[in-house]
Amino acid sequence: MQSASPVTPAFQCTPSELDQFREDGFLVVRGLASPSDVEQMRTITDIGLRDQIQPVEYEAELRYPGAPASTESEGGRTIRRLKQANSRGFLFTEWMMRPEILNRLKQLLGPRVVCPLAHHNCIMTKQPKYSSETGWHQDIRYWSFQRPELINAWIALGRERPENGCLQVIPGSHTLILDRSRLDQDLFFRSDLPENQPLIDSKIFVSLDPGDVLFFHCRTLHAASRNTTNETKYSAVFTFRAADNPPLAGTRSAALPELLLTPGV
Ligand SMILES: O=C(O)CCC(=O)C(=O)O
Repeated sequence: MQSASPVTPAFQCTPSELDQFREDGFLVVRGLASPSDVEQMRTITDIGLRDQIQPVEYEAELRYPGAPASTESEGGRTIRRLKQANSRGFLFTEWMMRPEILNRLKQLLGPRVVCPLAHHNCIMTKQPKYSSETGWHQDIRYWSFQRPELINAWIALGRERPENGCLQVIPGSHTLILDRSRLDQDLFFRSDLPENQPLIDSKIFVSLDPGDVLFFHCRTLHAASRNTTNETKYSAVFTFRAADNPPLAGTRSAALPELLLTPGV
């Protein structure tokens, strides 16, 4: 008996997917990384974790709820993310240049697409022990671009469910102007504020299977809990911008080179 071949993803978003992204600030496209892509990305990840290839970020550095108190305490060397994913294997660049990815990015951002390497550009490694809770936030909070209009692609390298800390998003939050008083000192959207509760209650858990991709706007409020399962959750994450939306000179966003995905356009 012939085995079912994987479904080839369409080469672009449908009009209704584009409407959905504009309205909700996020969109899930299933199977945008093939099983072979996922396997290779996971191999790159395994090697990075096994050999502790720098640069990495430890859970203890951020001190989010659940994280070890310091890198010297028990679990202190738990890696939260392998940074600079793009330098860890050519596959990531190759993947984002594929028509099914680049066409979608062009539809969402315009004809000239750039991948800044200063933000995301990482593999999240949410480990069963010592993983932390990430509070509600917009990624743009510490980024500096001419316009707050970047788009992230979150590639699931395994199953992502509420119990292993899948992302939660608030539909439509990318269009909100949030008063500063609704955020804490680190610019997290305060979950202790009654005024913020209705919005938080409208959250959606984004369940993903390996190869699924979540596109989300850099202003979409999102959060994630700890991983309460026995298996590490791996996700590769990149951000993209339109060529006419450069980083502001002298900021952290301008500190690293970028990939021009549509040279000559
Ligand atoms: O997986 C998580 O804990 C959330 C990660 C996240 O939201 C981020 O890095 O911006």
